[in-house]
Amino acid sequence: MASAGETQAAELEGRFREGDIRALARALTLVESGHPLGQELLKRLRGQGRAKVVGVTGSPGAGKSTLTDRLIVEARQRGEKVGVLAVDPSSPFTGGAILGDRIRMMRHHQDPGVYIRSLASRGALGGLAGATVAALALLEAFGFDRIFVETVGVGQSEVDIARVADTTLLVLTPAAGDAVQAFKAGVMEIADLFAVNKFDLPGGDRIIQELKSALDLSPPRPGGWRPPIFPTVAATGEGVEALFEGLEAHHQHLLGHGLLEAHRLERARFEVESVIQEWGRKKTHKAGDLVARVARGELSPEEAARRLLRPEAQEGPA
Ligand SMILES: Nc1nc2c(ncn2[C@@H]2O[C@H](COP(=O)(O)OP(=O)(O)O)[C@@H](O)[C@H]2O)c(=O)[nH]1
Ligand SMILES: [Mg+2]
Repeated sequence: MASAGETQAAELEGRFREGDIRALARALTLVESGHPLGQELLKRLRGQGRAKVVGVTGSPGAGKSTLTDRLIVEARQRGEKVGVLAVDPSSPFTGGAILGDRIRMMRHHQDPGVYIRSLASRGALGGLAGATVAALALLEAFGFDRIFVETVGVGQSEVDIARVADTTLLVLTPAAGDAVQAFKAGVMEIADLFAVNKFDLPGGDRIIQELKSALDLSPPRPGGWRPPIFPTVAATGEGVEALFEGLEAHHQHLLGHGLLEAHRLERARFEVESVIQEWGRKKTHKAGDLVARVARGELSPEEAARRLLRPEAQEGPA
C-alpha cells in the first residue's frame, strides 16, 4: 500500500511531468518550506532536463531585475523557455524588493514560456539557501532551457551563486563605489561576465577602464576564459543583445572545454554542504548545555561538535 504522502507525490509528479504550471508552483512552495512531500518530489524529478543556468548578481539597485527582464526577451526571441528565480534575502520580511522584481518582469506574465518566482529564503550563513538550489533543480526538471537566478550581491550570496550557476554575470554601475565594491572580497574572481549597467549615466567609460586593469592582474580562468565587459542600458535595452551573445559564448566555452560537468558537481557539493550546515545549526540550537560547557572552557568546540554529530561516540575522533 502506498502511503498518503506517496500518493500525493505521485499525483503531483504526474501533473508536473505534463507541464502543469500550477504543479510546478506547488512543488516550489513545498520545497521552499521544507515539506517532506517536496523532498519526495525532488527525489523523483531531480536530474531531469538541462538548463543553461545564469546567475545575475550585483548591488541593490544596479539594475539586475531590469536587465534580466531584457535578457528574457532575448532568450524568448531565440525560442528558449525561460525560468527566473528572484532571490532577495535582504528583505525577508517586507518583500519590498521582491515586489519590485516582480513588477519589472511583469510584462512576461502572459507568456507561458516564461515563469518567474520570487524566493525570500536565506542560507545558514546568509548566503544562498539550499532550498534555492532545490528550486533550481525543479525548474530544470520542468524543462526550461534557460534559468536566470537573480541574487543581491551582499555577503556570501554572490560567492554562492557562482558555485551554483554555470555562468555568473556581475552587474555594476558607474555609481561611485560600485567598482571599489567589485574589487574587494574576491568578487572579481567569481564573475564570468561584467555588465556596466546605467551606461547612460556619467562615469561608465572610467569604470570599464578600471575593470580592465583589474582583470589584467587577476589570475587566469579555467580554459583561458577572459571575462568580457558589456556596457548596457537596461532601461532602454541598449547593449543587451551583445550581453546575451556573451552569455552564450561563455556557455559554449564551458561546453568546448568540458567544464559544464565540473559546475554540476560544484552545485551538488554546495547543496550537500547546505544540508550539513542546516543540520549543524539546528542541532547546536538545541544543545544549550553543550554550548554552555564550551563557554565555560570545559569542552573544546571540536569536542562539542563531535558529540552533536555523533552522539553515540562520546570520545575520540569521529
Ligand atoms: N538610468 C538608468 N536606470 C536604470 C537602468 N537600469 C535600471 N534602472 C533603474 O534602476 C532602478 C533599480 O533597478 P532594478 O532592476 O530594480 O535593480 P536591482 O535591485 O539590481 O534588481 C530602477 O528604478 C530602474 O528603472 C539603466 O540602464 N539606466
Ligand atoms: Mg531586483
